[in-house]
Amino acid sequence: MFAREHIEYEALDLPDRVELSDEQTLAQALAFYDRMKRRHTVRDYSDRPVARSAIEECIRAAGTAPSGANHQPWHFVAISNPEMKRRIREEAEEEERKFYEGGAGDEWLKALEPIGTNDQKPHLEDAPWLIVIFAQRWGHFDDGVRFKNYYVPESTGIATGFLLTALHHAGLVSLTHTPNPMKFLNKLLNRPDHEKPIMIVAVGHPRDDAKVPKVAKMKKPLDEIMTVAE
Ligand code: IYR
Repeated sequence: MFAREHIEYEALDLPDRVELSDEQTLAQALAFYDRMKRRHTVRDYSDRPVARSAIEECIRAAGTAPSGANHQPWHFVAISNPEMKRRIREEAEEEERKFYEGGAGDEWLKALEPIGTNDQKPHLEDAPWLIVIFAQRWGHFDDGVRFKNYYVPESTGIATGFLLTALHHAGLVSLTHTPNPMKFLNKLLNRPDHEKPIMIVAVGHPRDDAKVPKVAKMKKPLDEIMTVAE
């Protein structure tokens, strides 16, 4: 997409301008908060499938995220293939075993107690889709010459946030999973070495008996997360 001779500044009139009254703005902000507070990280997936087209549109939405120099330093691999999901689960559980057997350290394991996680990751097979997000340390011009990407963790973090929001908006549930190290994903998914896997997102519909940890509902109040300089 990036041709080397084509990178110069050109201004466009702001497209898609939104004109809301102050009351409408507040109402929209409230409505969005009301929607977002109903997003839950879910580990228990039903066998109800999710159409590939829905996953594609959510990833397309993630791809609209802002990024350093608009380089869009991300790649999403969407996996529904049962054998591939099985292999990812197998390798992730191997890393997690080491983590939960002490690799994490006592303080980290204590912090995870209320979340109720362990080294068993059945959701990596039960969820109809896994989306693996890769961060690209550099990109390539159309002629193959490579260029450096900037603010890669920030950019991919924002895009992942967009993805989680898009999935929720589409009525799907998700789970962010970060086995450590994750380099095995490059090999399994055939991604180049300069790409760093940053997260596996399991996606699907919740099982009838799906549970969430009670502590996950405890969100810090606004006065704790916000300071105003007015
Ligand atoms: N990756 C491990 C451990 C884990 C770490 C954090 I921080 C969490 O919020 C949840 C889990 C796992 O997925 O079990």
